[in-house]
Amino acid sequence: MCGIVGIVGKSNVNQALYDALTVLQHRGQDAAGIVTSHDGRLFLRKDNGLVRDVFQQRHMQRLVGHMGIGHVRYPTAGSSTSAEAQPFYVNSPYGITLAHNGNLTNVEQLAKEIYESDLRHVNTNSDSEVLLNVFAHELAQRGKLQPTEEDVFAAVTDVHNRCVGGYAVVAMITGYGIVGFRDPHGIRPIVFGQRHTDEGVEYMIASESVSLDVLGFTLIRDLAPGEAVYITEEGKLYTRQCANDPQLTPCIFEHVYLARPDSIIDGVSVYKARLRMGEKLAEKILRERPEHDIDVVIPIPDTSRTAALELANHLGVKFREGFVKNRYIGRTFIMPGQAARKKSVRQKLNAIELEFRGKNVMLVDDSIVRGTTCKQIIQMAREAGAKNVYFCSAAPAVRYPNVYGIDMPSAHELIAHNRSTQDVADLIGADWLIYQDLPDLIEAVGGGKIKIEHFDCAVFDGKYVTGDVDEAYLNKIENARNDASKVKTQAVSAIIDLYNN
Ligand code: PIN
Repeated sequence: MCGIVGIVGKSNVNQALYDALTVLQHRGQDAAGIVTSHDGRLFLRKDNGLVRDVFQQRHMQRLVGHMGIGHVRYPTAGSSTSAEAQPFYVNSPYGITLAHNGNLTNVEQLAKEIYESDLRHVNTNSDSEVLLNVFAHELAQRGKLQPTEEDVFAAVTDVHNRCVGGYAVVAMITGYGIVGFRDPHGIRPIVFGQRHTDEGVEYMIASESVSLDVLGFTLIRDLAPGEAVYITEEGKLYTRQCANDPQLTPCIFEHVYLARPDSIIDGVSVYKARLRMGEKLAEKILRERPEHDIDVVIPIPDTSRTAALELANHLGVKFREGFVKNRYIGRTFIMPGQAARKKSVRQKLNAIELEFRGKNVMLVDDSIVRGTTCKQIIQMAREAGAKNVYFCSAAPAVRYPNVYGIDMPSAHELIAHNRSTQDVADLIGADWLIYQDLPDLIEAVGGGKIKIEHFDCAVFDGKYVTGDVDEAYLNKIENARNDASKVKTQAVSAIIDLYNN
C-alpha cells in the first residue's frame, strides 16, 4: 500500500505536496518522494524514511514549480532500497515521472515485453517502474512532438490493455501536465478535487480525500475504474473512460484498516463503514450468545476504535480505553521481520489495569493477520487481571494473500489460513473469538447510502477479481514474499533470466 498525490497549481506546489504526503503517511512509512516541474526541468527528492525526515529545508527550496507529484511507499513487490523510492523517471518521451499505488500481477510478462519488444531498460525490482515504462512506451507510440489529451488518454487505454492488477497512478509529463488513472476494477482508491485561489483554480489528485480536505481542496469525485483525468500545466482538466469493460470492485480492506476514517472512498465514508462493522458484530454476538457475559468492550488502538464504539453501543455494554498506545512507535504492520514484530507490542501498548481486573473483556481489533500481535495483547489482558478474554475481529478471517498492493504476508504466515475459528482462538489464547461474516462486512461498506455490490475481498475468500491469479501465481509469490527475501520479485527474476539467456 502506498499514497500518491499530484498537484497542478498556480504557484509553487512543493509545500502543498509535502503537506499532502504527511496526511497520506499512514499509507506508507518506508520511503517518500516529490518531483516538481518548472520551465521544462524536473526537480526530484526521494529517499527512505518518513516524509518529515526525507525533506529538509534545502530539499524543499530546490523543489520549484507549479506542478508536481509525490509518493509515500509501503514496500510491496519491490525491495526496500532508496533506489526504489518513487516517483520514478524516464527520459523519453518528454520526461515522464510516475507514482503508483498497487501491484501488477502480470509484471513478469510485462518486464519481458519491455526488454524484448519495447527495447526499454528497467533498473529496479519495482513493478511501478515497469508500469511507467509501459505508459511511456505507449505515449511515445503516438509519435507527437507535443502530446495532446487525446494522446495521453490513448496511452492510458493501452496501459489498461497491457497491465493487469491493482493500480492507482499519478504521472507527470514534463512541461505538459499531470495524468491520474485507476485500474479497470478500481481496486485502489484515487480521487481528485480543486481549490480556488486569486490566481485561478488549482487541482489535486490523491489516494484519499482526506488530503484534499486538509489542504482546502474540494473533492470533485473519485476516478471511476478505468478512468483517467488529465490536467494540463495551464490548468485545463479533461477526464475520459479509458477501459473497455470497467467494473467497480474496490479493495474492501481499505475500509477495514488501510484508509483513514475521515476519508470518503467511492462515495462511502470509511468512518461510517467502520461504525456499521461494529453494529454487524454486535448483531452476530447477540445471535451467537444472547446471554453473553461481556462486562466491557475495549478497542485495540487505533483503527478498531470506531467499530468497537458502535459494538459497545449496540450491546449496551461499557466502552472503555484499556490500552494506551505509544504514539511515537510506528505501526506494527509495516515493521520488517518477524522477530522485531514480536518484540514491539509491549513497547507500543500498555494496559490500564483497572479496566481489566476481574472482568470479562471483549477486545476488538480491525483484523487478525498473523495473529502474533493479538496473541500478546490477549496475554497482556490476562496479566492485567481479566477474568475472561474474548476477542472480536471487525473483518472476517484473513486466509489468503493480497496481490493488489497490500503487503499482506504469504498464506502460510496467515494464522487463519486453513484453520477454523476455534483453531485460531486456541492459538491466540482467546476464550471466545468472533470474526465478522463476509456478507456483513460487504453490507457494512457497500450497504450505506452509496451502494457498492462487489468488492475485492480476496484476502477473505480467495477470489481474485482480475481473474489471472491461480495456484501457480500464489505459489510463486509465496516463495518470493517471505520475510527473509522480500527483494526477489517476479520482475527481477524475469529480467535476470533474460540477461542469462
Ligand atoms: C493497527 C491496525 N491493525 C491491528 C493492523 C495484528 C493485525 N493487525 C492489523 C491488527 S493500527 S495480528 O490501529 O493502525 O495501529 O493479526 O498480526 O496479530
